[in-house]
Amino acid sequence: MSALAHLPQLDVDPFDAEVLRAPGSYHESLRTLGCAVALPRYGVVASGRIAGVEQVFRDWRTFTSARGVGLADFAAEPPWRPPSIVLEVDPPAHERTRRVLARALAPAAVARLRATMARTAVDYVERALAAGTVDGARELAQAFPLEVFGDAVGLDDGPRENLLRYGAMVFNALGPDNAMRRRALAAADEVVPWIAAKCTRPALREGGFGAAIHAAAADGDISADEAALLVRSLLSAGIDTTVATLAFALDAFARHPAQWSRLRAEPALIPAAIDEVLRWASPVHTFCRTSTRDCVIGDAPVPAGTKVLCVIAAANRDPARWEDADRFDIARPRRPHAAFGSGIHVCVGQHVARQEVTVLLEALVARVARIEPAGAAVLEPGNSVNGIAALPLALYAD
Ligand code: OVV
Repeated sequence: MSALAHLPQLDVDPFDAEVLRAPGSYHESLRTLGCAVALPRYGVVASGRIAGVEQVFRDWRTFTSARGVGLADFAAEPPWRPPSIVLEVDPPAHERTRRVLARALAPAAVARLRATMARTAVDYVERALAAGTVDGARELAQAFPLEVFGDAVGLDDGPRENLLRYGAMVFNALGPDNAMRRRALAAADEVVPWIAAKCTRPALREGGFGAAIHAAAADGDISADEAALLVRSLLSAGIDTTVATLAFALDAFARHPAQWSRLRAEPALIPAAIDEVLRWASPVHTFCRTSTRDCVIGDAPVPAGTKVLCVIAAANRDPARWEDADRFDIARPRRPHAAFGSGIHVCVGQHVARQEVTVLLEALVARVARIEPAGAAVLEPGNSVNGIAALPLALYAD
């Protein structure tokens, strides 16, 4: 008998591309069956309730990150790359590295880039308007972060598409050995050395986030190797997530024109709109922890050594916290969502991400009366992050 036989069982593959494209019934089953549900396909537990996800993220002693935050248990199989020294680690080691990133990415440091990012955003919107129709996925959601985040880190002016390929590797590696994971990792031999080269001090411009991290090494807070690995964390986590969020924001407003009119009438709603996009679309849909001891999630007993899937996308539509949770509504009461996680590992780069989305929405609000679908959006399911591969849009100025 399985160690999880006492739990409600759900026989779905949450990493199946079709389930990821249309996750509604999977998510509803998770939330309805209990705070912790066994997924017999993988011998793991999943939580799809906001209370369960928050409990797991907030209790790092019981739910470790050091055995990996994907489906693979680092205690049982070696990770595909040297583990992240900030994400895949618990206190006290986590605190030292987190502090360096938190300083480099502090709100004040991010705010200094705001004017530059905003000017770039206006350029992108003017170009899109001049063209009339755009692929919002490639020309806006991908191109804008590659430029402004790449510049913010301090990368050189060479091609940056490898950042997208690396992000796809990192996030798809968090799932099972399926087609998405294999396809993404097939690029490793080409992309990993490229990324490693960009993380070194001489490759990074003065004044960027990368240089700030290496300055912590010069001060003796961390080693030079650790600094390079923390820059790797920026390049791992900072692109695909923001790219997906921008694409989902454009898609959401294209499909909800009344919400776009509302935002234009009331631009003060932009921060709330960003949180609603994050809640409703949950670009990062699943992250894992591993139980370090026998415990309970809600009232469901979970044995030691169990992989726990925190199904953020299900939790973010939990009717226990949000009324009519499937509805995209930028003016709904603001309540905490789990799109950036919570607890000690809560997204350290979220001020950068929020600023990128803010300046692009501000530029659009200022000039674009209507955003309309100009063809079918192509969703790109992933093992941890969902994205949009193509998003044909027609933009109309006032
Ligand atoms: C996928 C991901 C998220 C957050 C941080 C990192 C990776 C990292 O490499 O540190």
